[in-house]
Order: sequence, then structure tokens, then C-alpha cells
Amino acid sequence: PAEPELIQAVDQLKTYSLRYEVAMKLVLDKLDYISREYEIRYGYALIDSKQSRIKSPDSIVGKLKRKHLPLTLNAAFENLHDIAGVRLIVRFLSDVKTVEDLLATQADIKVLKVKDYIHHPKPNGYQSLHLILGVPIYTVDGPHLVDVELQIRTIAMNFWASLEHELNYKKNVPHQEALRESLTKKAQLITQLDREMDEIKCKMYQPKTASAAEQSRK
Ligand code: 0O2
Repeated sequence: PAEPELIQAVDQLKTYSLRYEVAMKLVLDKLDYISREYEIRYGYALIDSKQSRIKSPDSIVGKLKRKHLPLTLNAAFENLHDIAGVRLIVRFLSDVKTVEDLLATQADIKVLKVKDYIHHPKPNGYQSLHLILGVPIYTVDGPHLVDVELQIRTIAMNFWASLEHELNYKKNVPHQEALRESLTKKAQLITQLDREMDEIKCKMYQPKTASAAEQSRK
């Protein structure tokens, strides 16, 4: 028979997995609602696409090791805030702030931490807005806040980040270091493109009024 500690650990893992899954779904549903209502009201697609994932056990162990934390479930649940992660891709730079503001008005969700890599990009050029959300789950023991990391970025930022991620994980890439430097420089082009596309967007979708929505449907 299994050790009682093992049974307890397995139950804890199952319970937490369930909580992360439900919290992530809640965030996805909220974003879906915002996106659909925004489109009805303004005739404008605020959200281009969304991705979500529960961090894999290997990735959790890797992160605990990188952070020199004990390799235990409790250390993971207490210290890793991106076990449940949602990535939201918007088309335009100003849409990042719009989504952030709309989320801030949701009384049941708490924004626990903001990392603004858009106004303060990482040295390698990475840009994205990271929010750690505290999502309430009503468990059998009462209410419990579950961390969900929300990354909000533009299509252009996502294009850059996905290639950079690939470059880091891909083995035997010739001239990897030179490619990294080149990507860092390209990040400036992404910033420039996002700004210029936003200028066009502002001219296209100026007043957020019913008549503008009416116009855009014609
Ligand atoms: P994966 O595979 O996406 O899960 P903390 O110190 O705990 O507050 P944390 O979580 O270590 O902060 O770092 P941060 O800056 O919030 O970034 C977490 C996630 O952002 C990463 O998750 C990536 O998804 C993304 N990210 C951060 N920096 C970069 C970057 O330079 N390039 C790319 N492509 N993505 C980045 P993980 O856990 O690394 O991986």
C-alpha cells in the first residue's frame, strides 16, 4: 500500500491542478466576454488570439532549480506565479492598456503584480506586459486566491518573442550568439512598427462612440 504521505501529496497535486485549471478558465472566459462585448459595441476586434497552458512538471522543476528553491510541491505553489498562464495577443499597442484597464475594473480579480516589459523592455529586447492575477476559487475549504499569469502583447511583439524563444531552445544553431544580437536590434523595429501601426489605428477608429461603431459596420 502507498505511504500516507504519498497519498496526501498526490491529493494535493490533484487539488492544485484543479484550482489552476478552473482559475485559468475563469480568466479565459472573462477575456472572451470582454472581447465579444467590445466587438459588439465598437465593431472592433480587441483580441487577436489567446493561448493558455498549465506549466509542465519538467518546466516547474527547471524553474525551481533556476531559482535555487526546494524541489517540493509547496515551494512550487508558493513561489511560482506562472503555473497557470494565459497569453493574450492584441493587434495594437494601445489595446494592451485597454485590456489591462478593463481587467482592473473586474471586482473579483486582483492584480497582484505588474511587470511592464513594454515600457521597460528586457536587455535582450523582450517586450510584453505581465500581470499576476489573483483569481478567487470557491473551494470546499472556502475562498482561495489562485495565481494566474497573464501576458499581454501585440502580434509584432509575439512574433519577436516566439522566434527568440525558439532560438534559445534550438540546439546546434550556427552563429547563435550573432543571431541573438541581431534579434535584440530587431526589437527596436518592433517598437517602431507598433507605434506607427497604432497611429494608423487611432485615425481609423477615432471616437469610441456608438456612431463610430455604426460607421465601422457599414
Ligand atoms: P515558459 O515556457 O513560457 O513557461 P519572477 O522572478 O518569478 O517574478 P519569472 O516568472 O521568472 O519572474 O519571469 P518573468 O520575467 O515574469 O517571465 C516569465 C515568462 O515570460 C517566461 O516564462 C516566458 O514565457 C516569458 N519571457 C520572459 N522573458 C522572456 C524572454 O526574454 N524571451 C521570451 N521569448 N520570453 C520571455 P518561462 O517560465 O521562462 O517559460
